[in-house]
Amino acid sequence: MRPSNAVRTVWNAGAIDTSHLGFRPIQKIATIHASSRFIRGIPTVECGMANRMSTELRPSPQGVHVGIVGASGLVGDIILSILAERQFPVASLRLFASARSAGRYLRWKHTEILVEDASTADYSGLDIAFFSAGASTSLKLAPVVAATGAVVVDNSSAWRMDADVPLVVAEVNSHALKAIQRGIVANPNCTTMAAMPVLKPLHEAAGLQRMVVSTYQAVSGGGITGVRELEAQVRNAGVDSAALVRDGAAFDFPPPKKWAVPIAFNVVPLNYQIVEDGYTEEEVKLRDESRKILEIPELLVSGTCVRVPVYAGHSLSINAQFKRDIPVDVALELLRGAAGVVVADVPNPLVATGRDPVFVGRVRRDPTVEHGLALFVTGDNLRKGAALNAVQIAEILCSQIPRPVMGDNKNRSQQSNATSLAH
Ligand code: 2RA
Repeated sequence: MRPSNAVRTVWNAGAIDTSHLGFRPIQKIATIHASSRFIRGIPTVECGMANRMSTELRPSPQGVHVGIVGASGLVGDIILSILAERQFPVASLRLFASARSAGRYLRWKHTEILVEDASTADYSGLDIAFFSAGASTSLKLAPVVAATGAVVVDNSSAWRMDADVPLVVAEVNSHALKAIQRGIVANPNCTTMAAMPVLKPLHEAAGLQRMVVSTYQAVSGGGITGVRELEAQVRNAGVDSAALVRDGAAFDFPPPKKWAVPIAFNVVPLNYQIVEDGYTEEEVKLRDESRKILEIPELLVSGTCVRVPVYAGHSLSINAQFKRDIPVDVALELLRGAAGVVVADVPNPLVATGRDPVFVGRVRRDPTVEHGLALFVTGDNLRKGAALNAVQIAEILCSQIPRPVMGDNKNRSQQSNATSLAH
C-alpha cells in the first residue's frame, strides 16, 4: 500500500554535522506524503527517500521516519519507550509484527499506532527500521527494507558477522558506521554488549589478548516466554520454596519448555545448541562479536554462558589477560572515565535494570596469568543490551547534535560519565 497525495521535495545538504564520523552528507530527494493512515490521534507525514546513495541519514525538517519490526516484543516495547525518553526526532512511526499481532494498536506517547503485518507491509518511506523479530525474519526482510532506502538497525544475529555489516556498540566503535554497504547495521548480542564499554578502554591501555568469561544471564534474554517460565515456576514453589534446601525435587514444577531443567531457584549452564568444540551458539557469539567490535581478530575467548533466575540484567565475570601490565588503580581510573560505564562496589542486575550504563566492579588482579585482571560487569540486557544501543546507533546515523549519553538515566543530573557519542 502506498500513501497517496505525494508531494515531491528536496532535502538540503549541509545542515547536519557528520564530520566526527569522517564522512560527508549528501543531498537526497525525499517524497513527502500526507497520510494519517497508521496513527490514531495525530496526523503525521510519511517521507520516502528515493535512491539512497550513502549510508547516513538526513532527517527531514519534520524529523525521522521510523519503523519498528517486532514492535510487540519485549525489545520493541523498550525501543518505543527509549525513542520517547530520548526525544528522538520522530516524524512518523510505523510498527510491524507477525500476522498474529498485526491489527492491534500499540500506544506511543499519546497516540495509538496500528501494528502492520511485517510479512506483507510496504516499507517504502522509512528512514530507519529497527528490527527485533529474530534472525530468520531479519535474514529475509532486512535486505528488502534496506532496498527501499531505509537503514536497518538489526537486533538479531542474522547479519552480525557479515563483513559488509558494521557491528556497533555506540561508545566503542561508532567509526564502523562509515561504511554501511548493505544498508544494515547490526546490534551486538546483549551478552557481548555489556562487556564492550568496559573492555574497550582497558584494551586501548594495555592490549587485550585473552579472556575467560562466565555469564549470569537473565530470563528476559529468552524473550517473554523465558520471563513467563520463571514466573510460573516461582509461583509454583510459593512460600514453601525453602523446602529446596533438603530436596531439589521438593516441587513438581510445571514442565520446563524454554530450558532443559527448571530455571527457578536454579542455574542452567546449557542455553543454546552446542555448535563448536563443546561451545554453545551464545558462547561463540561472545567470542566472534568481541573480536569484531574490538578489532582484535586473534582475541582468545573461552565463555560459559549460564541462565540464572533473574528477570532482567545480564552479568559477566571476566578474567582478562593483557599484553602489558595494567595496575588495578589505573584500570579503575580508566573505567571511571569511560562512556557508558559506572564503577560500583557491587554491580548487580537489580541495580542495573532500567538504567542506561553498564556497571563494573570487583576489579582485582588475576594472579593466575601475567597482566591479568578479574572483574564483574552487569548491564540491562533489554536496554543497553538491545533497545538503547539500537537507538544510539540511529542517533549517530542521523548525526544529531551530540547529546549526553549514557549518564545514568535514573539520575541525569549526575552525568559524570556523560560524553558525546562521537569519537
Ligand atoms: C540471551 N543473549 O540472553 C541472548 C538474547 N539475545 O539469550
